[in-house]
Amino acid sequence: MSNSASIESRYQACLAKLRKRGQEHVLRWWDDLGPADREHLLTDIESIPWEILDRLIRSHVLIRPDHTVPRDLSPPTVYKQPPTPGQRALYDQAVRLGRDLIRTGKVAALTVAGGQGTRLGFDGPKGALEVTPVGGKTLFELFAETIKAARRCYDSPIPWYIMTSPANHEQTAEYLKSRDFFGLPETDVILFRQGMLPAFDFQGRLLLARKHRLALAPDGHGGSLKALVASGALSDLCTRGIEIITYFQVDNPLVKPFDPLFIGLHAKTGSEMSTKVTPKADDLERVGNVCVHDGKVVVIEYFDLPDELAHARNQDGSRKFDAGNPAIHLLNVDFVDRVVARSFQMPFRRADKAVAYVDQTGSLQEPTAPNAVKLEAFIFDVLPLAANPLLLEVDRAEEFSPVKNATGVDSLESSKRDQNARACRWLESAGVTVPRKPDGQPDVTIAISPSFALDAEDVKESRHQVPVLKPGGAVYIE
Ligand code: UD2
Repeated sequence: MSNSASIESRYQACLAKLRKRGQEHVLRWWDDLGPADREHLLTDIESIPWEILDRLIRSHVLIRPDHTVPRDLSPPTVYKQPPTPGQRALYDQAVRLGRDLIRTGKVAALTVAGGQGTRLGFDGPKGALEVTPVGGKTLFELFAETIKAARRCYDSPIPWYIMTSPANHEQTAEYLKSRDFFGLPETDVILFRQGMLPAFDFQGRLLLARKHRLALAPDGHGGSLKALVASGALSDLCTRGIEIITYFQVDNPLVKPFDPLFIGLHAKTGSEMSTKVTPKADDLERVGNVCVHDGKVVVIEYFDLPDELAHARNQDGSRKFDAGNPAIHLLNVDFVDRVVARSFQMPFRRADKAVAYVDQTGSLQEPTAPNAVKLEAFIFDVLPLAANPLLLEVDRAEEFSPVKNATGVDSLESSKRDQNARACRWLESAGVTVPRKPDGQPDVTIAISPSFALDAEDVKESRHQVPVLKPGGAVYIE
C-alpha cells in the first residue's frame, strides 16, 4: 500500500469510529493539514481506548460519577515507631530481612514522574527542578545519588525505573542523558511512558489542542501498572530477579526509598502492597487519608473525606483519621503482574480542569475556569486488592516534604526549609554543633548529599568530615 493510500485508509477507519460516536468534528481541519500534521492527528485518534471511554463518557463526563464516599470508614491498623517492647524482635528481624532483600538484588526503585506539574509552573520535567537549599541539586539528581549510595552500600545493582508521559518523555530522557545519568549505568535507568487519555468538554466531545492534535492528558499514576507491563518494564524487572518495587513520587526530596524496616516488614508480613503513612499536619491537610472500609485498606482523598470524619477525635483527644498518605509504597512484582493480567480496570476519577482548545472558528481559546473533564486512575486504588497490606507510620519531618506549589504549603520554599531542618537534626544527632538563632531556627543553610549520608546513622560515621559550620553560612556536604 502506498503511503497516501495507507493514510487514506487510516483516515477512513478513524472517521468511522468517530462518526459512530458523534466525534467527527476533530477531523474538521483535515483538508488544511499537511502530511506530518495528518499523521499526528491520526496517531492521536488511533490511541483512544474507546473500549474504556465509551463507558466512561456516560458515567464520568456527561454526569458526575456517583462517587459516594462510604460513611462507615474506620482508622487503619498502623505499625508505629519506635516499636512496642512486644514488637522489638519483629522490627529487628525485619531490618535484617530488608537489608538482605536489597543486598540480594530483589528491590528496584520506581519514580512516577509523568504528571504535568501545572501547580508549580516550572517549565520542564519536575525532576529537573533544583530543590536543595544549597548546592542546586535537582530532584532527579537527589534520587540518582540516593540509588548510587544504596548500590554502593548494599553492593547491589539496584535499577531505577522512571515513569514519564508522552508529554515529558523526550525532555526527561534528554535531561538525564545530558547529566550522564548522574553516574548510574545507562542500562540501569529505565524510562517508560504512561498512557494518555483525551480531555472532553462537558458535553462529552473531544477537544482539539491544536488543529492537528487532540487535547490529551496523562492517565494518572494509576496508569503505571498498565504501563509497566505494556512497555516491557515489568518483564525487565522479572529478568533482573526483582521482587519488590519501591515506589515514590517525583516531588518529594526527603523520600527514603531503601528503608530496610519498611521493606522487611512488608516481606515478613506477606504484604503484596505496603504504604507509609504520616500523621496529618491538620484535620484538613491536602493528603489522601488511609482508612479501612469493609475490611479493606482504602485511600480517601482529602476533598472526599466527610468533615465530621476529618474532625473526629479519639477519647484521648487525638485525631481519629490521622494516617496521611505521602505516596510512598512497596509493590510486589507478582502483585502488579496479577492485577494487570486479570485485566483489573482501575477506577477512574473525574477532574474538571481549564484546558486550552481550538474552537469551531480555528482560534485557540485559553479558558481560566474549568471547561473540560480529565480522567485519571490512582495507584492507591489497587490497595484493596492486595493481600495483607501493611502500613508503617513515619515521621513526616524525616521523609515527606513535597514540592507541589509555587508558594506557601508544599512549595519549594517550605521543602527547602524542611530539608535544611532535617540536615541540621542529623548533624546534631551526630554531635556536630549547628548554629541556631535565638528562636531555635537554624542559622545556617545545609544540604547533605545522599552520597554522604542516607540517614542520621550514616552521619555519625562520617562526622569528622563535616566542616565547622559558621553562623549565616551555606554548605553542601558531600
Ligand atoms: C498525591 C496524592 C495524595 C497525597 C499526595 C502526597 C493523588 C491523587 N493524591 O496528591 O493522596 O498522597 O500526593 O504528596 O495521587 N503522576 C504521574 N502521572 C500522572 C499523574 C501524576 O506520573 O498522570 C505523578 C506526578 O508526576 C507526581 C505524582 O504522580 O510525582 C503525584 O501527582 P499529583 O501531584 O497530581 O498528586 P497530588 O499532589 O494531587
